Amino acid sequence: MHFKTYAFLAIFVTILVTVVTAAQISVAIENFSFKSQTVKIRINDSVQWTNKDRAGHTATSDTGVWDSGMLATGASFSRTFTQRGSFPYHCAPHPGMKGTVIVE
Ligand SMILES: [Cu+2]
Repeated sequence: MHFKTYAFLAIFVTILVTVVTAAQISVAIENFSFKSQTVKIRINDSVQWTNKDRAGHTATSDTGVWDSGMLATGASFSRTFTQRGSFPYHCAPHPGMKGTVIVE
């Protein structure tokens, strides 16, 4: 096969593998805490927070990387993590609620 064909195939397979293996991790907001409090994910995975409390909550990055805004009961917020690192977050109205997303 021609080199260009190989290059195209390599890119295609890389994209396919990324799409197929990217996972979505669910974090419940329940009883004024994030469950699980710490999640370990891979690059390109997403985390979806769902508020299961009657009170409103947020998932707000400690360092300003993201902010879900206020989530009412049953509301969800999803974010895809494209960089490695440890991302601590909290709930804006309840600063005692803390969590961490670790991207490996
Ligand atoms: Cu809260």
